[in-house]
Amino acid sequence: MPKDITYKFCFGPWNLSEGQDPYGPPTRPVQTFDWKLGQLKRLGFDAMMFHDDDAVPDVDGKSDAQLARESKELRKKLKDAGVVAEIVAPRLWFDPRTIDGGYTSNDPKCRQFAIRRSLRCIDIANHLGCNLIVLWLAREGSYIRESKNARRSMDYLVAAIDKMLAHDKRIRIAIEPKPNEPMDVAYVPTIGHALALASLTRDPKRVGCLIESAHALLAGLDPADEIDFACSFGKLWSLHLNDQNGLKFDQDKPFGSANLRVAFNQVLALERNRYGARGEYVAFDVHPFRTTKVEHWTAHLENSRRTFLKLVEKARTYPEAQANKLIADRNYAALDQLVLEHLMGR
Ligand code: XLS
Ligand code: MG
Repeated sequence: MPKDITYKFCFGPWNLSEGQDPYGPPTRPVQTFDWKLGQLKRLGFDAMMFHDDDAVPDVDGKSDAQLARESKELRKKLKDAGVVAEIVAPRLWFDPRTIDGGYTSNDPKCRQFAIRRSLRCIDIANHLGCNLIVLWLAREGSYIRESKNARRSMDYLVAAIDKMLAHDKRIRIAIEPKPNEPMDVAYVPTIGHALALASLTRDPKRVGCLIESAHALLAGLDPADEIDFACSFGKLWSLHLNDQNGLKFDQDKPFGSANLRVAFNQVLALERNRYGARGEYVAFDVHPFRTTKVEHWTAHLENSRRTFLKLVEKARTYPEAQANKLIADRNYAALDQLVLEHLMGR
């Protein structure tokens, strides 16, 4: 195992959420962006992730000049805090015009809105000095299978990505797949789908992916295999580590919380692919439990990083020679136990 990567960490303002769920209101008071940035700095994280409207609230109500001014102010604020913007993502799932999807809406005016909004997201990223755009295709799918044409939807997705690539020759796009929620079925559920879609665009070199552990688990996949698959193509440009207990709602649990061994295998995969060597960040897309008290508000982030770093140690001390002998002998029962005992320690 290489032992030289020093990982850099980040999270987004939404990862300090207030506890609301579909069944109840917030359980913690709303906090300002500055408070969230202060927490990120206090915890010693290196970067922040943004949605376009995390960076410039009410993007759609603002002129291009306002958008430029506000994002440059934010850039200065980040610089003063010694923090960089890792990604910017268009939030295409809140606006009434994205009720039926963004790029794949059945209404052409709504599709145009989604594209226009994405180009403005790229402008914000530029003002922030960031060249990585994340597309979580939240509502690109259907609730009722017959309500949308999946074949045509692929063309719409490619056309939208092509417009973004043409808008700015320096940006790169990382597609973040998820198989369901909020949709019944999503059009881009896995990394294989994301990379296949990338290959249809005008500049596939600039279209890669972002893996979220919970999204892979919801697709019934092992996130470590998704990491190895994406890295085989040189396409893993960002990462949302978290955890998920089975096929339920998107839980965004702390990394390793539900299945330590699955978490360990993700870290092993990151290490063998030298994730981070080209400047990539490890983001924790985790949420505080609804029950979390104000004074414990950042624990899920601190714990995720702590678990990650402990698993890096476990990956770097993994008895590989011993494991290889067992593999050569096809003694997978002993290999299984070796992994468990390594994780449990002495
Ligand atoms: C949802 C996603 C979303 C993206 C950014 O699970 O994590 O927040 O990361 O749009
Ligand atoms: Mg995510």
